[in-house]
Amino acid sequence: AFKGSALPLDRIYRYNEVNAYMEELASVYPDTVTLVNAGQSFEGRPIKYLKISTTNFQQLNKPVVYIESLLHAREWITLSATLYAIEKLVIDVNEQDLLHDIDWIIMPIANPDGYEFTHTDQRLWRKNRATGYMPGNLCSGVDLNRNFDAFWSQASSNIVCMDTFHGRAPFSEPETAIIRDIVNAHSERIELFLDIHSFGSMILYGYGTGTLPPNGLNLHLVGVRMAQAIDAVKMSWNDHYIVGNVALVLYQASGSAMDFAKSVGVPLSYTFELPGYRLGFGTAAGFFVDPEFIEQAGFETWEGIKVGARNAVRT
Ligand code: ING
Ligand code: ZN
Repeated sequence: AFKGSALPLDRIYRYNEVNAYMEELASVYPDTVTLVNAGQSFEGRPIKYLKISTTNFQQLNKPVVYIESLLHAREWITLSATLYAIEKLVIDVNEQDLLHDIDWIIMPIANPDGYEFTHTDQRLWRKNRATGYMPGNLCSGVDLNRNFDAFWSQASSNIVCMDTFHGRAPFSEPETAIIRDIVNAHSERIELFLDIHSFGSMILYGYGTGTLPPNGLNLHLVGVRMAQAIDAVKMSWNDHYIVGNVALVLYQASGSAMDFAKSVGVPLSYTFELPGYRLGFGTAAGFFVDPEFIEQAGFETWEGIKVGARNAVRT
């Protein structure tokens, strides 16, 4: 079991293992780490997140950085990046400034039902596991990153069988409603919102419609700084990070967590697309994790997160 020393990042941990790890972290570091049960997924799994703070979230002028991963079930490498960040913050004495100056909310598994399904049934499942959308449940699951109340349904699918199905209404899914409630509860203080996905080596900002937010120039500037920090330590053969508006560099997409956070006033809201750690694009290969690069993914993404956090001061 975890005993206050590093969690080995040599494999991908399951939902129960991540919960046990977070529980142990909270008990070993009770002064800085609080484990919160935010509610239940569609299938009834508790969705948990860590509050990491040296002042118990009581110092109201401290910025909050929010990080989540595995909103999409198959994007396994994103979990490693988040667990690495948690370890660095809580355990590494070299990151004390970030621990003391900022309060952190970190949700490693935003879509636990889908995530477990990728381990037990279908490795490339993306959505949650909501049923009741079709007679006989011929198709099921909502794309949680199309289900938020931000341009909802404008650029997403109305068809249950599609991977980008947006659900019956904004926040129809318990998983997105949970994230909404956390963000709303801290919207005045969240300066940086990071939704970690894979793959493609990109740092994306809104809006998913292609319109730029009023602080678009600053979003781009901080995005480039984060990308440069990651590129400085990336695997030499990997692509460098592309930074830009999601609709311009990738595709139009409505109802994302990133756009929702932006719409409630978070100044810096990004989606990271971690690399596939494979040569070549365009296939599902990038979702399959080579254990050799798990630690590297954590290490290099943390360089970007640090730069983002240090730039997270509301102006
Ligand atoms: N990519 C994101 C997706 O949800 C994205 C891209 C980011 C869309 C931000 C909308 C907003 O499709 C992956 N890999 O999931
Ligand atoms: Zn994704």
